[in-house]
Amino acid sequence: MRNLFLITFFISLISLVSAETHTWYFKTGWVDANPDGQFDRKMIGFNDTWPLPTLRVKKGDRVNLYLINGFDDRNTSLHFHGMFQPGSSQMDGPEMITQCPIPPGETFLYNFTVGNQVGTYWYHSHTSGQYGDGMRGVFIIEDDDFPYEYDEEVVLTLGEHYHVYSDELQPAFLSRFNPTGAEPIPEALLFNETYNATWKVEPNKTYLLRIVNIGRFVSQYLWIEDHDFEIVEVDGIYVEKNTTDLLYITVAQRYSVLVHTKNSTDKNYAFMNRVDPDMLDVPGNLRENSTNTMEYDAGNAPVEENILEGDKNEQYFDDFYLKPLSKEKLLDDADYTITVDVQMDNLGDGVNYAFFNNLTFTPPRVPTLLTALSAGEHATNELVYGSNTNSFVLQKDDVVDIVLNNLDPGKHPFHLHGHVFQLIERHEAIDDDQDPVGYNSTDHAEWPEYPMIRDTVYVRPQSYIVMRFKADNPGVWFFHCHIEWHLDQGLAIQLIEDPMGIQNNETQQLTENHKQICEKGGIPWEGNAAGNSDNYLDLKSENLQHKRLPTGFTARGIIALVFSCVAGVLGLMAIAFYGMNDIADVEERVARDLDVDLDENSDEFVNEEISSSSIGNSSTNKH
Ligand SMILES: *[C@@H]1O[C@H](CO)[C@@H](O)[C@H](O)[C@H]1NC(C)=O
Ligand SMILES: *[C@@H]1O[C@H](CO)[C@@H](O)[C@H](O)[C@H]1NC(C)=O
Ligand SMILES: *[C@@H]1O[C@H](CO)[C@@H](O)[C@H](O)[C@H]1NC(C)=O
Ligand SMILES: *[C@@H]1O[C@H](CO)[C@@H](O)[C@H](O)[C@H]1NC(C)=O
Ligand SMILES: *[C@@H]1O[C@H](CO)[C@@H](O)[C@H](O)[C@H]1NC(C)=O
Ligand SMILES: *[C@@H]1O[C@H](CO)[C@@H](O)[C@H](O)[C@H]1NC(C)=O
Ligand SMILES: *[C@@H]1O[C@H](CO)[C@@H](O)[C@H](O)[C@H]1NC(C)=O
Ligand SMILES: *[C@@H]1O[C@H](CO)[C@@H](O)[C@H](O)[C@H]1NC(C)=O
Ligand SMILES: *[C@@H]1O[C@H](CO)[C@@H](O)[C@H](O)[C@H]1NC(C)=O
Ligand SMILES: *[C@@H]1O[C@H](CO)[C@@H](O)[C@H](O)[C@H]1NC(C)=O
Ligand SMILES: *[C@@H]1O[C@H](CO)[C@@H](O)[C@H](O)[C@H]1NC(C)=O
Ligand SMILES: *[C@@H]1O[C@H](CO)[C@@H](O)[C@H](O)[C@H]1NC(C)=O
Ligand SMILES: [Cu+2]
Repeated sequence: MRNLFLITFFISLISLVSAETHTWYFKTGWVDANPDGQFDRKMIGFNDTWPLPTLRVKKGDRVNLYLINGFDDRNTSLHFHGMFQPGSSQMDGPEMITQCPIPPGETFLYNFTVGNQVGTYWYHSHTSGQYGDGMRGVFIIEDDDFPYEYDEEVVLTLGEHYHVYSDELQPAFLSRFNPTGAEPIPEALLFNETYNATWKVEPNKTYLLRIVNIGRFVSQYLWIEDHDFEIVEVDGIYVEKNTTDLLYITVAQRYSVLVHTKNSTDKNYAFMNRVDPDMLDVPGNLRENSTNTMEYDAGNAPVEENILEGDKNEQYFDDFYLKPLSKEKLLDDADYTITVDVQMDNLGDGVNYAFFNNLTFTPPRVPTLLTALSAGEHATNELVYGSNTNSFVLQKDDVVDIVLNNLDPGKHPFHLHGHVFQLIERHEAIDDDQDPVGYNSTDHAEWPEYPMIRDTVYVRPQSYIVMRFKADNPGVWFFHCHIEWHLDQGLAIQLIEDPMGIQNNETQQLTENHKQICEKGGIPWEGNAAGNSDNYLDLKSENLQHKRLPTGFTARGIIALVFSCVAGVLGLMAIAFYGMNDIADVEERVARDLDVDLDENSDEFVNEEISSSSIGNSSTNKH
């Protein structure tokens, strides 16, 4: 007994000794770049360098990342995507959820211990628009006990690139002149933050490729001419090997694959990435396919674009069928089920928003975690987190199901912070000409014995997914669509998991540094969603979404109106996003044609005299 104790003691001592602290100081700022070879612009880098470095740690290590806000005109923040942050949800990153934004000139210390997890992750700003402008990088938790053999590890990022800055794109996107919520079309796909890249390989080797889609919008297909991928990890979860020649990767997802090289060097091969064209609403200048080189020998002939014929395009690997190597069983039936319907619609200001049930996420006045920490016994009352934040309080160790019915005709990749979850059901896509199909708890598919586990999954058009996890990680966790445009539109909910457990744990308390950041930005670090710390049940001055459209006037009506009007003014080509944006007086002209009051103080975009019956066909848009 005593020996056993000693052995355990020494083992924990060894693991303590071997745990490292990684200290990084990074200052944000704009860096000259030309990622797609077509256009000079600035990207957001660290310490005057872009792309950002790949950060490497091990399980149990401590991260001390000092993020210095080097901008003079904007806040910032940093999220480590996929980190469980056990006992440290105040280090998770999303502003107004778990922390105050970091004001210009200030420094925030991200100080946390890497939990019991390994694999491929990434980090990115969680302040609107910034990661699309470049503030993103790969984060790897190395594993001394990697379960598969390989010779060399290589990182590969996918993404897309805009020539126009987020500062311009975002207001034009969230505008009444973009009533269908058509996302801006990027100018290029990126492969490892560049284009036409060359990956030099040696013959007769096995490479471990760690692939991360660090983009803000489009899913991508990925394939190598005449080579296979053996999938071994998804989002930090090892899986039983499964072989495919075509991957489909949404933004924020990761795949680690083994690639076996050929036994001769007499040919080079095309390494292709391709946008999922279904995600693009309007025409643009994006080249669908991007060709890169898997180079065996620099002397070989250059590669040509590799095209997949016909059906092959549809035969990408469906991650639902992966099996975790851990053989973790389907969790017990849910103690608590959150059912949410996803929809896109216009509010009274004419802007197209995204909704969970009937709410578009409207940030609270006090970051939600700070409310949970300061609300005392009220912390278990969902009310204090605001009525426009879609807040759900979870009981410790409950098994929780999230049933997500996608009423929208687009695909969406959903991400849960602080957890991985089992994907227990995903319905096939439903065509536009049919009604959406929602989950029916008394009539559902048979669930897998060992469901696939990850932290980001897509839902198909007009159908649903069911996710299951155990609420064993006290903290405030954001759940949202990882398409940045859709997050900007409010496609988010927040889970307040075991609020008393957060309050009562000394590791979850705010640091002095944290409070200072709040004070500098003028945000209280106590109080309910309305900033009220005297009476947590009084939410009088909370932030609310815009008023709904008057009844009897449908959003599709507005869309049809604005579109027919804009088309009349500008010609059909004007429907393209930039076209509308570039015409200086379009606002006045649309307003005049519609006889709409554009008065600043008025929320009313629609003239109630125009009845919806006078409106022609509208176009439905995919999101
Ligand atoms: C980045 O810049 C900061 C502030 O200028 C400096 O303190 C730090 O050492 C630099 N970090 C690296 C990794 O160069
Ligand atoms: C505080 O959180 C840590 C990390 O989750 C956990 O190990 C510890 O048991 C918690 N302490 C209390 C008092 O709940
Ligand atoms: C990081 O957090 C740990 C645990 O709370 C604390 O002991 C340590 O002092 C912190 N590091 C710094 C540099 O503040
Ligand atoms: C791509 O790079 C190769 C050399 O690596 C070069 O020969 C070719 O012209 C480039 N293609 C484009 C479109 O830039
Ligand atoms: C991608 O870039 C990283 C960092 O520069 C490099 O180590 C890696 O080899 C590149 N990957 C490929 C597939 O070229
Ligand atoms: C690859 O391995 C095979 C079998 O061991 C060997 O015959 C061949 O020469 C190797 N190819 C190269 C290019 O080294
Ligand atoms: C090289 O690979 C080819 C195709 O996979 C195979 O047919 C051939 O036997 C291999 N040659 C050697 C020497 O291993
Ligand atoms: C892009 O690649 C896909 C798949 O190989 C192919 O079906 C499509 O025609 C290509 N598109 C263009 C514009 O070349
Ligand atoms: C591999 O994937 C296929 C579907 O593509 C699935 O039927 C099969 O069960 C999977 N096998 C393993 C071991 O993951
Ligand atoms: C959403 O619907 C609920 C129940 O129908 C209602 O109580 C609530 O006021 C609605 N919220 C908004 C913002 O419309
Ligand atoms: C759910 O399925 C049951 C059993 O098939 C059926 O009776 C019921 O009508 C369905 N409910 C809905 C809302 O479709
Ligand atoms: C930065 O955050 C503060 C609150 O801390 C907010 O008032 C301000 O509007 C933000 N600045 C920008 C440019 O968004
Ligand atoms: Cu989305």
